[in-house]
Amino acid sequence: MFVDKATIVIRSGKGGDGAVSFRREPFVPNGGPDGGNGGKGGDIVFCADRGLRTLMDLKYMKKYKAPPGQEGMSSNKYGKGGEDLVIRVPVGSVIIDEESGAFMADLAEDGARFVAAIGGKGGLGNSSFKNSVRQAPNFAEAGTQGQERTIVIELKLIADVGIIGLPNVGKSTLLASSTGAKPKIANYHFTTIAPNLGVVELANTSFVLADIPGLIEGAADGAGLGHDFLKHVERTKVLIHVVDASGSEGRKPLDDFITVMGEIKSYSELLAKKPQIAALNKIDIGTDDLDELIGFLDSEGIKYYMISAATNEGVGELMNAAAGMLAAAERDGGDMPVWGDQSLWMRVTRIEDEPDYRDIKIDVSEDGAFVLSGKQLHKIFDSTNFNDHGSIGYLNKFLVSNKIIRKLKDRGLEDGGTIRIKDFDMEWYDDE
Ligand SMILES: Nc1nc2c(ncn2[C@@H]2O[C@H](COP(=O)(O)OP(=O)(O)OP(=O)(O)O)[C@@H](O)[C@H]2O)c(=O)[nH]1
Ligand SMILES: [Mg+2]
Repeated sequence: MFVDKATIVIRSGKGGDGAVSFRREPFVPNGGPDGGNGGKGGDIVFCADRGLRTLMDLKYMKKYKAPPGQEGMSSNKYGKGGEDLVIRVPVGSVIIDEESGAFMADLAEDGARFVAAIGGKGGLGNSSFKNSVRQAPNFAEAGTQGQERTIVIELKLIADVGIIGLPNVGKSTLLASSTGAKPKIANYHFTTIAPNLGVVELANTSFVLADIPGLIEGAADGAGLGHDFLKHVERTKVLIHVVDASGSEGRKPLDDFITVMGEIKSYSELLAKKPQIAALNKIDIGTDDLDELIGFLDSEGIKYYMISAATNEGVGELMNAAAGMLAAAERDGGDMPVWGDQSLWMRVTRIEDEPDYRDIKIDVSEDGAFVLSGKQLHKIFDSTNFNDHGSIGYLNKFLVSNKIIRKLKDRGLEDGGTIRIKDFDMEWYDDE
């Protein structure tokens, strides 16, 4: 299996901080709070795009960062949300979280989308904290951080164009001369026993080319390497049919061509109808009488190219023609889903819903600090604005109401002791 693979780092945008602001109106000495909420940070979204075929672009650019949400403003104005960053990948890309190895999404259809990192939430402005008791809250919530992840994208290459033909006609040689693939090439029949794939890079497009093992008469009935490799041909959209034009094995080129067509047809009518180009190979060692074959191809409306896979003569023209035919085949490719169709969106697996979400773990570090951790705690901690008394008060209340402070005291917390959350140290002073 030929797999294209790229590793990138993504980071969604931070949520904008809520604003602390008070109305200032003439003749009104103490205007009420009017700090607006911060905007949501941008998401990182993967989108499958059938215009792409390889992960080439992702190999050049490794880091992707979505913009943050805007901060809230006075007069209760909301901060604008950060725009989502859309990373386009070929159809068939599989998205994997590198750290856990978890499979996140399989973007199997054109237009399928997947949110791989959600933007941070915007913080509430101080006007949201006003209540009957607290008329003038002088704090606001900070926006939460974006998510950072290392993502592996894997793409199982599916051949767009298949090379067919009898054994030993030069199929593997053609693959090798037009792509970076290095298939085994030898002067005997059935050198290739499993399809090889390579990427053909042209001036403004690329496609995946497969070298299909040689066909012999009876293949469709299971003779020789039979059905297995016919299955691979089935997926391709265009066929390049290689014929030994030099007659080096003493067969007539037209007979070869008809034999292969017959095999394909008896396997599947659909397959036989695929657009096809003939490649008359080995012209460097002379050409047999080709009039019959050329007459037949003309009457069937099959384009042909005279090539030498060994010297590369005519190979560029052949591949350009294959690319053109492929583009035409895709244009007529039937109904494709509309880009942005919501039913194709995949959801992020929500990690927050795990049962231990509320648990708070207490550890004591080597330097004697009490280290607190827990998902809900970290979330609250992330949205704490440490420049603001009211916001710190929230965190404090959370710890007290969860009896954490009581537990810490039981374990020896005294005034001046250190409580650590993430990398942040706080000194504890009892104000009761
Ligand atoms: N002179 C000449 N020899 C060629 C050319 N293309 C292929 N050959 C030779 O033909 C032989 C068979 O080539 P392969 O590319 O292995 O043929 P294949 O169709 O992949 O054969 P199987 O995998 O056995 O079905 C090798 O010895 C090649 O060097 C060509 O354009 N000119
Ligand atoms: Mg071969």
